[in-house]
Amino acid sequence: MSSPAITLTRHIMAKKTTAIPVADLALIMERIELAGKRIARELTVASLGGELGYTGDTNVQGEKVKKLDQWGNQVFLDAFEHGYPVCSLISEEMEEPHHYSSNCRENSYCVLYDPIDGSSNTDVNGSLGTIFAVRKRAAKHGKGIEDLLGPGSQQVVAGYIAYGPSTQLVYTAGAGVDIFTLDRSLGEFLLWKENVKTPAHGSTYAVNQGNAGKWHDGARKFLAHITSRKDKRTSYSLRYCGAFAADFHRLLLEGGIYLYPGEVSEGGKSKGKLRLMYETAPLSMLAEQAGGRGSTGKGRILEVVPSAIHDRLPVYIGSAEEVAMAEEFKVEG
Ligand code: AHM
Ligand code: MG
Repeated sequence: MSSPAITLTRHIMAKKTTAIPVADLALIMERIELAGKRIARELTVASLGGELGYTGDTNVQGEKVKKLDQWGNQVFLDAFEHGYPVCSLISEEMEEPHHYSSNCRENSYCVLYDPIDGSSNTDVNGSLGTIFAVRKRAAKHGKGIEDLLGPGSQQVVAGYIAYGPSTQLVYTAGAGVDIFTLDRSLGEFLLWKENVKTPAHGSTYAVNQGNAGKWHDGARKFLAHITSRKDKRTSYSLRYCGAFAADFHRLLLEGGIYLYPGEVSEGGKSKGKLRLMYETAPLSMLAEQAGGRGSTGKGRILEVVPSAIHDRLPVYIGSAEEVAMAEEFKVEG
């Protein structure tokens, strides 16, 4: 088996049109890469080290915290302690942003992340992920984070690491989507595919269909349509593993749609589960860079302005044709 052995850093340094200077990009990605390698290594033996199960705490989202969630968050905190030019971190596992004032300069950045995406899979050796995004801080930012509460179109980097039979790092810095596979014997992420494009349509959908009773009518009709089996375009197969990054990975490569519709409450208002700033906005940037789309069901996710760092919203993401079809069904009313 041969490999061209292009490392992530070497590939970054050869890039010409990135959203931030390549030197900054290389420094930030080197830290994310390190965090990913530590998490990948830990996941392979977590069951033997007593690292599965719950801590007994509940996080800011009201969800029970898994030991690996907490540990994964600490891995990022450690990685960026010496992580100039990153001066702030926003995490699914932290109620408030974390600041490293010694890293604050004229040009500094915030990394937003979900350290262990798909936490319900940790104890069953299922697929897991790490999702991340990078936003540039305003030149004269203070302790507040108002400058970070802009739409996802302000992200300068977005990506995820998928921990499956192999560990793959997928990212974009506004110049296409590239995929790297971790060669464990070398300890390096090596280039697998560059400038990946999502097919305009696919043949699979990913959703927790058990929630259908709580959705808007339009979402149920959309699902009934794509599984009505009248022809090829209405004969989709279900593929759902319960980890957003892992489900998205299939769509990125093969096309199709992932949806997590909002739950309609009594007043008719629909509430999503997935978080905007470190789950749906990063994957929407990747989807768009690959020619696909990320939508709330009513419009482009990258245009949604968060009101707070842990905001949640409905998501429809993947191939451009399926996402457009979902919108036509008025999936969110
Ligand atoms: P998590 O970050 O706490 O793991 O929650 C997000 C996850 C996504 O990865 C996944 O797509 C979804 O929640 C699964 O939800 P459900 O268990 O309702 O299907
Ligand atoms: Mg999580």
